[in-house]
Amino acid sequence: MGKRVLITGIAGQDGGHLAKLLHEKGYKVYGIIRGQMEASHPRYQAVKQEMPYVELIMADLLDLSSLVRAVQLAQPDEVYNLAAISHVGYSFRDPILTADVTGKGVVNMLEAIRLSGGEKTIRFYQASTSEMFGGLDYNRPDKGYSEDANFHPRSPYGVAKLYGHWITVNYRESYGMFACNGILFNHEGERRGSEFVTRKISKAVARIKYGKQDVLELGNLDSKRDWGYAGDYVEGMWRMLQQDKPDDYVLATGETHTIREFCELAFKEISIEIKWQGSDAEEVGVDASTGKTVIKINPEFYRPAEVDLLLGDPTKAEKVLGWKRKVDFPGLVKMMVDHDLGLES
Ligand code: NAP
Ligand code: F7E
Repeated sequence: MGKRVLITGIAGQDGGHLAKLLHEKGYKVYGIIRGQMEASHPRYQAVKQEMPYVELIMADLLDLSSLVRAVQLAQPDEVYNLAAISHVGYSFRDPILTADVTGKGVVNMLEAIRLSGGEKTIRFYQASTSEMFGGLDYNRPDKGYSEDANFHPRSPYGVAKLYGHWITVNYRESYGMFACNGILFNHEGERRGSEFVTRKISKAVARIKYGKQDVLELGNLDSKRDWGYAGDYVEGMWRMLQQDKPDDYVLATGETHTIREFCELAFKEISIEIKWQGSDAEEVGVDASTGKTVIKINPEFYRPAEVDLLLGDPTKAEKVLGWKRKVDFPGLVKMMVDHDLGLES
């Protein structure tokens, strides 16, 4: 008999990659999706169409009873808790809902496992994040953030994730649960939501190429991120749950790049060289050959507190899990732009 898995956040970026990976490994895949009345639910239909092998269960991280039902129905060997309010900018606008879903939702899922009698048999993965480190100068190890670096979250999202992280450690220590935190740095790709900066850029580049959009509006161009490919990262999640002992791991590339660099590479894919002019909110990116402005700043996209620099140190995951990212930064940018050129053409 193959293993059974329950994935929360199945309709999100990572949910899709992980479901495919585990299906290919022979798992029976159950996925949690929000809403009611399956037949008329557009997201339900979209997931069903793309991944007909996934058994979808309607449940909500805010509703413990629905999670208990989901665990009882799926009878999983492994649970991956990927569901969250995951947009950092949005979390400033709705901090209480973010605390409830992204923070308290984790303990709901852990309790659902315990109440279903699965605390000794079900392996649990929590989607922790590099946003917990915060990127401030005083707390920036030279080689990048590793598992034992200090936390200093800079957003309601980061604070909520810190609760999720520690409650996962606490259930491991209190009840002997096989519970792991994957502290993942940014990972992107063709499934990324268009509210995140990489996909916003790749989509805009494709739309500009085909004359559907004139200008791309962005916020802070100077923050730096350690960007990898989501398809590589779900392999690392799975490896964490296949070890003899539960533990926490950083997944990252060990490289960091600015939003500015992402823009330059993305526009290069459509043969536009970006020249930057002006400064701060007046800065623009112009097409070097035509002088036309293709990028401008909209302060609406600035955040009340920013994480200026994220760089991860994946040494532990590389040594213990034998995990390593495959797609590099130029490869990621090209993959995303090519995908959106295909969609917009
Ligand atoms: P995502 O695309 O935003 O997906 C999150 C999913 O959570 C969505 O499908 C959403 O459902 C679901 N969800 C939200 N509220 C829910 C609720 N109350 N009950 C049930 N489901 C709910 O995120 P992702 O990029 O795949 O990331 C997966 C996880 O890893 C998230 O927890 C994220 O915070 C974390 N993480 C991501 C990154 C990254 O770079 N991608 C890095 C570190 C950690 P709807 O579709 O209905 O909205
Ligand atoms: O922002 C800057 C923005 O929203 C990246 C989530 O998956 O990764 C993600 O969080 C940077 C920030 O991702 C725009 O200010 C500039 O500095 O793509 P993002 P994020 O905040 O790093 C972490 C690891 C997670 O855990 C999260 O769930 O880009 N930026 N201009 C912009 N960002 C957005 N979204 N939109 C802009 O127009």
